[in-house]
Amino acid sequence: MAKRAIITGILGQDGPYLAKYLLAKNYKVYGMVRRYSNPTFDNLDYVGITNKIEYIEGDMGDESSLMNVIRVVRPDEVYNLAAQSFVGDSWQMAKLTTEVNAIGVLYLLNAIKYISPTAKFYQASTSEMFGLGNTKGYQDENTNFHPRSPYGIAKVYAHMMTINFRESYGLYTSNGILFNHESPIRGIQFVTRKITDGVARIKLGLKDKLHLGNLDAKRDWGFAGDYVEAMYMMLQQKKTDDFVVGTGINHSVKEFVQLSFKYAGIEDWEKYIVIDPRFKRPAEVHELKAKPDKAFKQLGWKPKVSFEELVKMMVEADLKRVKKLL
Ligand code: NAP
Ligand code: G4F
Repeated sequence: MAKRAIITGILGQDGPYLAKYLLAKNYKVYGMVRRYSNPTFDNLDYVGITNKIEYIEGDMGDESSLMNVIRVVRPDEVYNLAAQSFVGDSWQMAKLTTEVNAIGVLYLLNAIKYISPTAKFYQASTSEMFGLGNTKGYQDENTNFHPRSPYGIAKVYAHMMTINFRESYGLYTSNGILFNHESPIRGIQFVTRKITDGVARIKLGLKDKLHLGNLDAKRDWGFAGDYVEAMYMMLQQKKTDDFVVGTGINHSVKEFVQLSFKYAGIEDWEKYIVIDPRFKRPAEVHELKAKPDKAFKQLGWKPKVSFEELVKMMVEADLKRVKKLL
């Protein structure tokens, strides 16, 4: 019989890539969606699997809806990708971010414990939990957490609760501590998509300036399509564990900007950039760089798409998308 997987956050960036990967492995994939007045399935359309998913309603803020999802699906694997995932908004929406990203995970773990205790659970942990914990110039599974945002703090709670359900109740739970990963279906607020969409609009004459915040911040950027493979691999291990997933190489926001303009064929990039304090954060995470040796060795995972290939892929996709608006 086909294995049954639930993906929360199916309509976001990672959900569609993971669902496509699991469908190719003959899983029956259930996508949890929250109530919408006007739902959009654009990201699933982009990867071409909108009609292959069984949708079920649930909200991370509502415990009984999560109980119902687990009761109806009786999953073999649960991938918890749902979150208020934009760090920049988490100061303004600290309570909501905590309810969805922290308490929602507790609700989901309880639902699994009481209804489907043999289900394996993947939690979308994040390099944002490290924050200032960067004493060696990189972060691995042993690096201390020093989160700098309400988002990061809520994710630390969920991370530790995921470990606690493993240690207290023997559930199969795994945290993937993923560094930034991007794609042509990345949310438009995140800096990479904001840049590639902005560059495409400048190139095609729909915009003349791109407003950004801190250009010196450094991130370890990879391709989302590669990273979902690591999520799956984590749940296939004999012994449940937590893994850092990244490329091991970082770049500044400025480098991302320069390369994007270059791939769009624009040389004098500086004249289009406005440094805008609205996009600076009350407390910044200056530099993230993974040391993903454990994932490379134990999971046999490796990223396939390079930084340059990723930027090119995103610029080309946005040029194509924006051209359709003309
Ligand atoms: P994303 O594009 O923002 O997707 C998050 C999804 O969560 C959206 O589909 C959203 O639904 C859903 N969601 C939000 N609040 C919800 C609620 N109350 N109930 C149910 N669903 C809710 O994020 P992503 O980039 O795919 O990331 C997936 C996960 O990995 C997130 O947990 C994120 O925090 C974590 N993560 C991401 C990265 C990265 O670089 N992308 C790195 C580390 C960790 P709507 O579509 O209805 O808004
Ligand atoms: O693209 P960002 O908004 O991503 P951030 O904050 O690193 O968070 C993402 O990655 C985390 C993993 O490390 C995930 F957990 C999280 O869910 C999310 O996916 O910002 C990246 C950097 C920051 O340092 C920010 O200050 O870019 C800087 N930046 C500079 N100008 C900007 C802008 N960020 C945004 N969003 N918009 C700007 O105009």
